[in-house]
Amino acid sequence: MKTRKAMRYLAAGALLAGALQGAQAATIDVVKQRGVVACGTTTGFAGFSAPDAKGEWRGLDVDLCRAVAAAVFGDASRIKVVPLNSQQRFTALQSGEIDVLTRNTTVTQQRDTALGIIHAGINFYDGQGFLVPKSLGVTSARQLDGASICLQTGTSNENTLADWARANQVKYKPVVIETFDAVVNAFASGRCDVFSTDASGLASIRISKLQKPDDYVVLPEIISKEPLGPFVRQGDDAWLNVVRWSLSAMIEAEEYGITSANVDQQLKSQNPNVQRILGVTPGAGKNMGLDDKWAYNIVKQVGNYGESFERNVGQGSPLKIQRGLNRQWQDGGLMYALPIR
Ligand SMILES: N[C@@H](CCC(=O)N[C@@H](CS)C(=O)NCC(=O)O)C(=O)O
Repeated sequence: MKTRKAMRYLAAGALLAGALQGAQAATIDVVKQRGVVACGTTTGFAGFSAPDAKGEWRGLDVDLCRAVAAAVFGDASRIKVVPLNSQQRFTALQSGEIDVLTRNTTVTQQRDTALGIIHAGINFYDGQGFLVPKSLGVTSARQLDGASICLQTGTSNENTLADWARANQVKYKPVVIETFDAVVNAFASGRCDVFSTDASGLASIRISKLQKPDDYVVLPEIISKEPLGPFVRQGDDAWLNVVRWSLSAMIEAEEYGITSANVDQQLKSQNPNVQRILGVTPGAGKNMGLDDKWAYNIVKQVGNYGESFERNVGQGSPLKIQRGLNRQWQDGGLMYALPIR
């Protein structure tokens, strides 16, 4: 009798788990019904996610959010930006406040396994570095012994710095502050000697937040791997696919020379890969519950990965970050799109 009761509980538990998983897996349906994709971004980090003079959110990460909207709705403008500081971002994803975290977030084993979330690709290969005022007279990170170092709460940068300092026998005083503006102000006003975060972040802070960028220098040492990418909730495979393949479509479009300017001509391309990407040969979109023009819409409205990179963080932007590791694989970089076929 007892066994039967236990079996019934087990079966009910399994059903509930299935139902919960079903509910989670339906983000694509929730998004379609709501009519906008809710993306978690920074509170304003130029080049990656920040409002422009007109209040429009721009950046490499915002473009990824817009790409997902273009794939789902055929309209890149159907996004809702939810600004989050480093500490708030994972809770916002776990709770369902956002559908996807598109916010300079480093993929680590711990984040991918212990938080109920999972990454959906890499849109920027980065590494942690140091920004110092030239007046500090330091040319290498090894000279930072005794320095006070500003960091933002809830970043991977805190632990990475601690590991590096231990390994290199550098003693430092961490100055850890919760909001971005407050930590930047602390650095600008000399409350700490050094700012440490992803090199892209340092480039952004130097150009967009400091009054005299030329008074500061980024030290040559890069002390970690910081692969940045979008995250979704675990157990939400259909949605994971939409985000992962939207990013991949941007990268693969660049590989095949498909740009926002030539995408309409490319519809006539005889290359079977181009035909599949652009939905001339149908199937790829339908398999994801999307229109077969999903990738066409991404490239037409947002551009390919290279266009987005140059416009937001590269040569067409004040940041002027080199492509470096973020070049295409044929050019010696790490950007290697999974094939759309
Ligand atoms: N990639 C690192 C750091 C990401 C991060 O949150 N960086 C800070 C400092 S540049 C930031 O973007 N702050 C912007 C904000 O909180 O609005 C991580 O994933 O932990």
